[in-house]
Amino acid sequence: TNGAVKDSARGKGGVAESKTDRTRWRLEDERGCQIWRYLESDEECEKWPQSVADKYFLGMDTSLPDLEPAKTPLHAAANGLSFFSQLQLPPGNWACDYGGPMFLLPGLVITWYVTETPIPSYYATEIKNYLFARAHSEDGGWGLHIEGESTVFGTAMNYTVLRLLGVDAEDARMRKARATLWRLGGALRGPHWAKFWLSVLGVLEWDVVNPVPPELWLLPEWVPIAPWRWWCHMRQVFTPMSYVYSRRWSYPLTDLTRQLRSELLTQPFESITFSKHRNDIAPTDNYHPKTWILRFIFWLVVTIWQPFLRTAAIKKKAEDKAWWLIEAEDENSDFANLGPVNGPMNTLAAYIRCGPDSRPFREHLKTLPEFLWMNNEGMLMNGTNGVQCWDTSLLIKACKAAGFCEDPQWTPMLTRALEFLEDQQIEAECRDQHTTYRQKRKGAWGFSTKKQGYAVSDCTSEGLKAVLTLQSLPKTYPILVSDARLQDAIDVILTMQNKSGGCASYEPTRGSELLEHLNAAEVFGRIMIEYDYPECTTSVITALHAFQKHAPTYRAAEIAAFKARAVEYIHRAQRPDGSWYGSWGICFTYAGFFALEALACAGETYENSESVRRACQFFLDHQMEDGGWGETYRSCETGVWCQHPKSQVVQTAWVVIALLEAEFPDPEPLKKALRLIMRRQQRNGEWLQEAIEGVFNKSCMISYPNYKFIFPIMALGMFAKRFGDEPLL
Ligand code: LAN
Repeated sequence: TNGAVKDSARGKGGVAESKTDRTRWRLEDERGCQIWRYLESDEECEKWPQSVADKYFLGMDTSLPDLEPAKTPLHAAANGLSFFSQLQLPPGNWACDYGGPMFLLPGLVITWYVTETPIPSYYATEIKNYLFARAHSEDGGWGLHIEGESTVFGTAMNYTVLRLLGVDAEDARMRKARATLWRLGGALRGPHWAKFWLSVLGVLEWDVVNPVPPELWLLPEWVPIAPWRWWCHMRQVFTPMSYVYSRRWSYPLTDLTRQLRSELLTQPFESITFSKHRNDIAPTDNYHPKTWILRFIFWLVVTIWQPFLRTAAIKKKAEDKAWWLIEAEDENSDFANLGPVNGPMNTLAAYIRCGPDSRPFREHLKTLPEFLWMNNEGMLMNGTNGVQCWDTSLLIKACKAAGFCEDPQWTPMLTRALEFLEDQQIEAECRDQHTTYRQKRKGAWGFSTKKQGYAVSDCTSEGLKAVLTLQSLPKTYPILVSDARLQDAIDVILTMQNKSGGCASYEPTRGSELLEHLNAAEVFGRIMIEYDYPECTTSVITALHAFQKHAPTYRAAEIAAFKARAVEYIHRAQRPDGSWYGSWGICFTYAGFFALEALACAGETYENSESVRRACQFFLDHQMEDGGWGETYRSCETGVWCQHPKSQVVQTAWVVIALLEAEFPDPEPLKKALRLIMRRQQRNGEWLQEAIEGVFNKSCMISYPNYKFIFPIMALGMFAKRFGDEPLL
């Protein structure tokens, strides 16, 4: 039945290979579309040698030279950039291991399995290596993200992946993982998304899945819960999920899936009444318990709507609408799709709807590998198809702060970065923009690539600022992005403000916060709608500010009004203790460094603003003995500062930047912090990976490994500009 998978996942003798040859991996980057290639012939390897970046990502020796040890902050920043510049990819962007979430690979591997897609053995081998490397040593399980404690979601799903890739159930590591899964109650106690994927696989029955009715797409637009109002990630996951759910499509039982039934469940499959377990969930997985109202709606849908009221005609109409939206999403992103959850789901929907030889399904298969990443441990799935525009823009920002844009040493690197951003600005609106409920995007930058094609408020803002920074030095950099295109970016940004004055991520908020009562995913918080974010709002404020200087007359009144209201929002979002809660980085150190930049932009500093003083005090109160700052990801989950036992280079840099933006008068705490950053720098200029940096939806962490370069460079550079480049060590 699944011979293709099994055979290709195993080595020649039928024994699972333990490792691929690290020297054969290459990261291909074509205009930002990144795919890890495994070169099987020696000739190919000779023709396409491994780059320093390849080696670094793979955890191999880069042989980069030791640099002259830095005594001053600027020298340390330059050493850092000297290392980081080696990681720039040919089109001009930076990339990284954008892992962290542990629930992404299962969607992909299950999709491959049920569509009988051959999995190249080098993928299979390295996915297994990664998952085993990431299993918790104490209990053998996996959590929602790499730092999180074992959950049913993480353990049941990653266990399943390993089995699908050919690992034996009696492997000692599998037995250990299974024991943990059983202790947590088995797959029946998994969250909604686990039950969905396991039903697709044919291991559970569809009755165990809380309803995902595509009929919601037939609701009139004025209805307060209509899906077009949801956060784009939720509606783009909901759409293919509802399509597959409505079709109740399952892979026919195989020997392997029959075995999985007994491995993942704590009681005999035949004895289970699946409909009784729809709301079963282990406490470890229940970050956001379902509300009684949601459970009541589910009950209505299952006991009244589906059996008695939902006619075949309604079902068909709803499925057609969902499919139409899936097709539009595919075309608008050239099959890249919004993210790593809807990517595999749209693939599966295309397979079900159009068949294995159809163009949509084939195109998906070609694009999915853009989500995969190789690191020293093996192969993982990134949170997006990359960090291209975002990290590249931020690096330019760091160079500006350190005064490196004028330094001829860095102009070739920065010119290529500018060329990349020019190439990646989104050129055209979506097909059926309004009927597919898409935000205006012409002129925007996304987080990853133009192909993915989703405008993000802060990515557009950072992209715009980065371009303005370099193009304002016309003797040094070419003018690649015309004024008309800069104005397009502003036109997008000006659509992003909420009534509150704040900005959200991809779109202004379209629905009420009450919609969170319908959050069915259990494992995440704040997913249903867009919210105001101090981080995004700050990027927008500073971009508008920079643009005002560049073109004082374009939409001047609107820009001024927008900015003023956005700054008011930043004030309102500050907590009494002086902090801001961060939604995309961990946590108070992240949001605080943004917010103080926004206030600085509005002319508010330590000297003239009570709010800035309060923020500075908050940071000073949390400075550690060694001069650094450190908070754990629990800050994001709980909403209160959770002290990390070890100070973190990235968070320390964020606070230094924050205090410098605030024009905090006393250099002493900053010097102490910078000494720590400098002492942690390696002889070749690099900084080593510490704790995870990013977060989404309050509960899931995500890695931003380039932050350990970008933000120390920015902090060191800003300090030197303000207080002079005196030796600190
Ligand atoms: C991202 C990554 C970047 C991030 C910033 C630009 C940093 C932020 O300021 C705005 C929001 C944004 C674009 C963002 C949104 C949510 C993403 C796409 C992610 C955190 C990366 C992965 C995550 C996505 C939702 C993961 C899939 C999980 C689901 C629950 C669908």
